[in-house]
Amino acid sequence: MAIDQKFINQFASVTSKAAVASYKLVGKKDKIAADKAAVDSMRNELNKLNVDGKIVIGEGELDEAPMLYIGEKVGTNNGPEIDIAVDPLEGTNFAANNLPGALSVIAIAEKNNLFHAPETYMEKISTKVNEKGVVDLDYSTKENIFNLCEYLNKKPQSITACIMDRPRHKDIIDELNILGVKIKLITDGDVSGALLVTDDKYGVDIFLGIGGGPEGVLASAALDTFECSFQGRFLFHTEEDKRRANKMGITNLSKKYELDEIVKGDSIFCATGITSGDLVSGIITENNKFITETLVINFILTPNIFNSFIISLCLGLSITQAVIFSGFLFKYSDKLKIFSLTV
Ligand code: VTB
Repeated sequence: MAIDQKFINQFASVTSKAAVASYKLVGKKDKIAADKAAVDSMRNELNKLNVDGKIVIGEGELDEAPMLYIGEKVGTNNGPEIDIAVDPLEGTNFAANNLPGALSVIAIAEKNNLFHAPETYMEKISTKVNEKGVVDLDYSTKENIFNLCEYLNKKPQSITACIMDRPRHKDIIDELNILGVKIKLITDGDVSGALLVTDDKYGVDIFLGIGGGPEGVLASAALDTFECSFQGRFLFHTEEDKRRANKMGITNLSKKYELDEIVKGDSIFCATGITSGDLVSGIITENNKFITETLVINFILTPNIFNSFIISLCLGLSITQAVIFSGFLFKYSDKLKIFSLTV
């Protein structure tokens, strides 16, 4: 089964409305209020949709989040079963302080196709290179940069690495400096950070470091569409973290996840800009209306992969060639759209 394309507009509208709700609190120095406005709106709008939805990445677990908590059911219950990952306000500091980069984000996939992640940190790495073994969470920073340089035929001085400005990244940043790599330091917002490898126009070759696990899953839902790589490894520091992970069915706590283990099948990713950032423009007001811009990334599995395989064989291709050919179609996706909505 595939996700009906009509949901693209509906989910873009959900993030647009959440973005507008939060926009009204931009620059008011109150990140909790800005977040709450986005959460309230998003929950309200999700509950109007004809889906049988389950929040798998949300505002926390039931005991800490009254709304959009992990496991919460949303929608009218009259429609397809889907998994939903939300970050109603990604970049609460950005919104509170009227800084660039605040987004309202959602990702959906069919039931059991999106990773159910606890609220912990995640070690992440994403690059514009989709070749196994070039970069890896298990390699040192130096190895990753050297491999990437060799693959891209560039010198470290021509490579740009994006990383969050955090004391925990001191060693990585020091190493990048020694190697002469250009660094794009971001203060928050590592969903967008990870996505900057998707297009040369952003000028980022590699994103790395430790950020939120939920943000890692959201970024994966978008990265899945591109010829990029992503790996993530959850970090469970406390006994409570470990207990929660076990409760969610994660037994191997140090497992390194590849993209296809985090998101499977069709997916829709929507990110509406609240304040302008690298990925999308922020909200504009005109005659008491709000004009929003939403980046929509839609991964569609071609429904007839089996047919393509058979046709390839009939055309005289070898089994290996047929697998490669149908695999190519399988990866086909309707990548990127920018939606403009008036709310
Ligand atoms: C990130 C980032 C968020 O939190 O995941 C980060 O995407 C992780 O937590 O925008 P720390 O701030 O503790 O490093 C944010 O920066 C804020 O929610």
